[in-house]
Amino acid sequence: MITFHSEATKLRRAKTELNEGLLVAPFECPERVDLVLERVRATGLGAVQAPTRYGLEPVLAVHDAAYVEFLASCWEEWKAIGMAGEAIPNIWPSRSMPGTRVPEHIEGRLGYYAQTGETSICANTFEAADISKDIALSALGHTLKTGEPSFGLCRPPGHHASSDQFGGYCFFNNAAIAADQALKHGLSRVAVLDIDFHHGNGTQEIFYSRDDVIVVSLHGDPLHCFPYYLGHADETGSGRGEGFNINYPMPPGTGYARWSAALDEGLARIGQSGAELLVVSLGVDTFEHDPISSFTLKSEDYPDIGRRLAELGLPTVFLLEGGYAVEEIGINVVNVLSGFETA
Ligand code: OKP
Ligand code: ZN
Repeated sequence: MITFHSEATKLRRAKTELNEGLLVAPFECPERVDLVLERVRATGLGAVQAPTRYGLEPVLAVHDAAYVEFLASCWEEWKAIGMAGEAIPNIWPSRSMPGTRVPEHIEGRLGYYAQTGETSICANTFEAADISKDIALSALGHTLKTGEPSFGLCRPPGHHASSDQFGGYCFFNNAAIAADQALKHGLSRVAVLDIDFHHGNGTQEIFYSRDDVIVVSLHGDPLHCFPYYLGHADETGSGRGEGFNINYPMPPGTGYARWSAALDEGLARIGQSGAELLVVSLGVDTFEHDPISSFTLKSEDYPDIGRRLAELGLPTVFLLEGGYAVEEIGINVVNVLSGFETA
């Protein structure tokens, strides 16, 4: 399987993440990319290729233009007024104070465009997000052209990014951008399967009222797990999108037996949907030793995931999302990909 990769994803090197009341070194770090790439090479998975540049048009097809402008200028604006550290939001529009206008001060704009407070914006955040989506689109382009599967070694991840908000380490929604472009290339229905531990709230929001993208997500129950406010089983889509959003929330401690039963159900729904392409939001933070998640999948389970996905028989694009047990991230990611290939 071909891998799309760029060293430029590592241009984002945030120093801080707000975690447990402290500013710590971010879990979503550049080393993740090195470890996955190392394993791709060590296992001989296939060629590694640099992405093509696609510009911002595919981004603007799913994200709000003012949001994209905010991401492009946030760090410069933040520095220009002499802020001491990285850009971390500390106030948001909320139930008692819904935002009706976009503030002008960068502190107010930062909160307006933020879902969460753990994700700092620093130098080259925009540039890394931009190349990450190019990696996703290059993987899509390869699969559309050849019918062969492809792997986009995306970083930063994308599935929490909604049409006009960043959060959960995500800025541009790589999977949503790829799925949307696949439709613009003539497909009539695409499936996004999100197997990251965390609910893909951004992907859900972007496609919630659409029937041309079916979104299936397996994740930690939002009653107990990040992102907390979206991802319940009764969120099934709206309007013509009714029935095209399918959530499988599962409790902390869920292991492979229960998880893979949900996967089979989700795959059956995708099979029945008439989708012509599968985009996989591939997070491996379902791993038993992941530092910020609470499922108990083992490294040996990941090839079986790949095998089950291959049984769908669809052209498939894998895009990296989360996975933070950095020692094992490469093994677990490539286990899924090689399981898919040997099926
Ligand atoms: C991004 B992706 C750690 C809390 C972390 C943010 C999680 C973002 C996950 N104490 N909260 O879905 O892997
Ligand atoms: Zn995750």
